[in-house]
Amino acid sequence: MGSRRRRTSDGPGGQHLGEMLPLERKLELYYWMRFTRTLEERLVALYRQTKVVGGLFRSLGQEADAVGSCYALESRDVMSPLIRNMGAMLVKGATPVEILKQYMAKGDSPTRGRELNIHFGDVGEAGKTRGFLGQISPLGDMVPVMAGVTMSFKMRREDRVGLVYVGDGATSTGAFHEGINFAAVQKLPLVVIIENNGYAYSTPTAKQTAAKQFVDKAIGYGVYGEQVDGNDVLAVYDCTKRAVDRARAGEGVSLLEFMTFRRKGHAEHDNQSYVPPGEIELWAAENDPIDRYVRVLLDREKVEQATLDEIDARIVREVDAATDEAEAAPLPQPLDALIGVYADPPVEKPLWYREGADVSSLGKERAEGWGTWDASKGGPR
Ligand SMILES: Cc1ncc(C[n+]2csc(CCOP(=O)(O)OP(=O)(O)O)c2C)c(N)n1
Ligand SMILES: [Mg+2]
Repeated sequence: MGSRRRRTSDGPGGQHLGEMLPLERKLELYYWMRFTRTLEERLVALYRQTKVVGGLFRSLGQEADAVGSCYALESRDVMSPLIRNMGAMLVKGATPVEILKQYMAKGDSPTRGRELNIHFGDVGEAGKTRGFLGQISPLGDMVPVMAGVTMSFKMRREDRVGLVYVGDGATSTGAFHEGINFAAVQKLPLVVIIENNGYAYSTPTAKQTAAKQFVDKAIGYGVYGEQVDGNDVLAVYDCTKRAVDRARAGEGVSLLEFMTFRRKGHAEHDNQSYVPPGEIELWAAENDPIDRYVRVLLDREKVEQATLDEIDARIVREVDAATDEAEAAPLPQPLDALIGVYADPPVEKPLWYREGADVSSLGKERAEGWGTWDASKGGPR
């Protein structure tokens, strides 16, 4: 039977796993949130200089969600991000150079300019890969994919956990339902995070579901559920770590709802005219996850302001260096688009109905000197 809790200040047994982190790790959480924001601000500058190809998606005001939750994973675990989870990818080992090159569609970016923004991954054997999936755009589809990934962990008896992020909008898809239901029935080691940021494009949450809150869906799926203040990074870590530990202990799926707010439009082009006046400003003034965490570090943890200033300066240096490297990188060669698409040399003869078209088009598709098959000679391979 599924259960659901609203987060209180303490976890079960009175231990708040976030507050129990040593100071060094608490500062690391600050580093990753600030890094996310600084790198995104750099991307905005590059976007306005027309150096970014395609859209730019911000996670302004949601940095605690991505960072605090991914920080609860081990390196061998696998995470499936969405466009607003750049912070989670950084925590999992994605580098700022990779991200900048990817956004600028550079020839030596992870997808060699064939995909944009943070649509790239590094997944495979534990210890040899960083463990984040290359995301795809269809909403909710990564839930069944991660059900499959975590099923493979279970069948191979690997001590690995999966974590998948979806937005409030993605919960309305069939894929979300099928994926989480299957994972629940199979008791897979999967954590499903719903980032409730109030909107899906211009659709407010009230038009997305008739349920009072998304975490209520945990009961229907028979899984553990928790709702948490998504702008409190220590609470996010606490709640996710508990779900990750449950998954690792064989207790199955958890559904977590992070309460937050999308302070930018769907992407940079969106002016958010559909948001009631004053709402964005209120969240910025009173509920910014980084400002809130700075107060915790200074007031409760007695961190010196100079320590935070040093971290901020280090981040700027790192983002500057990454920007220089990414800007200097070349754009892809047009024919690079074919690399990894066709076997080279072709392993099979073309299908009989493709043969004529195939041979005549090869000269155009493959430039002289590209690949090992000489199109100019033609004939059977
Ligand atoms: C199945 C599907 N329907 C529609 C879209 C177009 N689309 C892309 S992002 C988006 C809104 C996503 O909202 P949400 O899931 O709340 O995530 P958020 O952007 O708020 O992080 C939509 C409708 C899509 N990618 N896939
Ligand atoms: Mg949303």
